Amino acid sequence: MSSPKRSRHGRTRGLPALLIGALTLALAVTLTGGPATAAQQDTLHELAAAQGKYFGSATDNPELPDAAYSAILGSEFGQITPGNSMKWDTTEPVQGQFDFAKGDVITDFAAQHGQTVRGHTLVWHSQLPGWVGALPSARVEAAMTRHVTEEAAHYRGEVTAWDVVNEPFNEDGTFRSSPFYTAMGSDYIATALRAAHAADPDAELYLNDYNIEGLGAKSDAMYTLVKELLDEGVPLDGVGMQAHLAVQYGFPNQMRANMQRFADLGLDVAVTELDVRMELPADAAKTATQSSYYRQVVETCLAVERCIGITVWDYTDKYSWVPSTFPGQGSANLYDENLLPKPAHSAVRTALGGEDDGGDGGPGALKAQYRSSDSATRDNQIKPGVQLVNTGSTAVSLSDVTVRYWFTSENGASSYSTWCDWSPIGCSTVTHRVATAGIPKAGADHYLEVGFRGGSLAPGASTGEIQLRLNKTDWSNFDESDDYSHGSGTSYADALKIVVYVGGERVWGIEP
Ligand code: G2I
Repeated sequence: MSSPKRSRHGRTRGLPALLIGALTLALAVTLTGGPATAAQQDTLHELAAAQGKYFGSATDNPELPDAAYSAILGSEFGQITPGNSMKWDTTEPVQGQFDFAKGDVITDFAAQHGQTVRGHTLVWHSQLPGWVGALPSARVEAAMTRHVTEEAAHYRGEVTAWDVVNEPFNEDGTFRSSPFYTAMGSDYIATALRAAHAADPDAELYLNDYNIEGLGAKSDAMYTLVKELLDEGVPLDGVGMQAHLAVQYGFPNQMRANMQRFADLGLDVAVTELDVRMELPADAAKTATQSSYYRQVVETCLAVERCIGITVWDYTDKYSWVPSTFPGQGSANLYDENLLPKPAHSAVRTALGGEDDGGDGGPGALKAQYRSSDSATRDNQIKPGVQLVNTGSTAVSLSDVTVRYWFTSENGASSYSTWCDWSPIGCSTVTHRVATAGIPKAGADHYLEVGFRGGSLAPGASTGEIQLRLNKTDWSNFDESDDYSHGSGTSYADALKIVVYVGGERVWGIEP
């Protein structure tokens, strides 16, 4: 039953996105001649899609108002999983009272960004409202069936795959105790799968667990279970391997052989919650091990045809579940707390066949700070104040550095005058021009690009403020309020919407 459905995951933004990517590159090179190359590489999902897989991330409702975060979530990933908002305590907190508002925010985000959604999760012993555990055993099956039916039906057509049952096993391969197991024995799993299939016959149905990535007692138990379910004709499409790995525990034992044995049963396999935590502080050795684990997971999925994709359990350390669950551990994700890619990100990129993105800190570590020198957002000039700070341990040659401030032109002339009004490093060393965005984005059809004729920024040093100004040559007004890089702060603060490149590689900030 799985094969015909595989195209639902295979039908990604892959090929068109690749073509668009190539077009973007061509336009950027011809129109701006700027350092666009590294900045416009294929996304992780595009790279995965070119290999017939998806690359996704977990997310959570409180994170979405973080614009810099959701910009990456919406562009870099082709699939999302709600970290909490489709769980039972959220969707049926009181028996019979269903609330899908938070989950709907996730499916809406996915629809707006051309992403698929893995539904997580229908039946789980955790994050279960108290009323379920308080039910007499004789009433648990009906409550479970109703919950599965209502939720799967609600998300029919919006969720491509469901973690129908999550974490059914103990580490030794015995069934985990839960109100469901107590009431129905292991039959609850088949019952839940049948109910989910009846409610949404097109969704791919998964059993999902952790510590089943390698060969071992727990994955043996999962293997035995799914084989029995398939023999009994129970609707089941795949096995989700969460892959919450840790540097200090080693890489899973024979992950490829383990994945392959599930695939050989005719099931899809997905890596559903990948992260690689470590004991803090991070150091070079742990970071290298982490990169290697991420790389090996990607290589394993690529090597197993029925491995249909990889989901990271959120992409940034900023929103990781790890530090609160494992005190003293962290740094588990692909991007750091400032949303900048880490070495593991480069490892994933290159494993997916992409070019290294310099996420190892490569060319130099700079950050941009910004203030608005201009309280008038609807007049005929834009006045950004920008300064660069070297956050690394080696000097950065400023002639390799460019900075972009994105804005919208509104109506009027398409030519601009740009000015450096003052800077302690001397305006004569600062270059500036306006360029047209290769592909216009919301709040960003043009950008002011700043460069330097020379000079060097020592570790810890700042350029000091660079007072910039631009106008259209017909002096028509702007509306800065919706400009991507515009902020209202009047003192200098770190600004992720001012993007900094060294030698054409993005080292700071989030592009529109
Ligand atoms: O624990 C990591 C994952 C293991 N596999 C199943 C996943 O569903 C699980 O996700 C995590 C979420 O990422 C956390 O965000 O599940 C945790 C709960 O088991 C989630 O943590 C909970 C906190 O414990 C609550 O205090 C908090 O109210 O998140 C809730 C919502 O923010």
